[in-house]
Amino acid sequence: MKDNNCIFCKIIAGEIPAAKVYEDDKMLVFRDIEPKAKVHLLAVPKSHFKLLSEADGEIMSYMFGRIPQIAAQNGCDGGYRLVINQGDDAGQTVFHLHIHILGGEKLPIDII
Ligand code: DGP
Repeated sequence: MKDNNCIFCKIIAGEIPAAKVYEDDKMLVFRDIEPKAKVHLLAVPKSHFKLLSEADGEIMSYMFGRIPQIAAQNGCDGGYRLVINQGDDAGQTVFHLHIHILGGEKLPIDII
């Protein structure tokens, strides 16, 4: 379901542009607008979940199942880090669940 006030829902709907690297019927992966590493992608479910704690295991399993291939195809062949910020204490700023995919270089421990 779409949340009309959500920036990632607008990206999914094509209402605002993003550099998309992968899309299927359940998920979209696009480049982070403020990259914290040489490769910084965001994987989002097409359904709107504000938080990880609202998402079901099926969609998480689906996304994690596809991320290794997407990362490898986008310059993360040397390795990568996955980050989910859940809620205010973690610094979540966009309240549409997203998985950060960071790589393309040796990552410092405190990158995000
Ligand atoms: P978080 O702090 O985990 O909620 O990360 C949100 C990320 O979303 C942050 O790294 C910047 C990125 N971001 C915010 N707005 C946009 C946008 O309009 N387009 C793209 N591509 N990324 C965005």
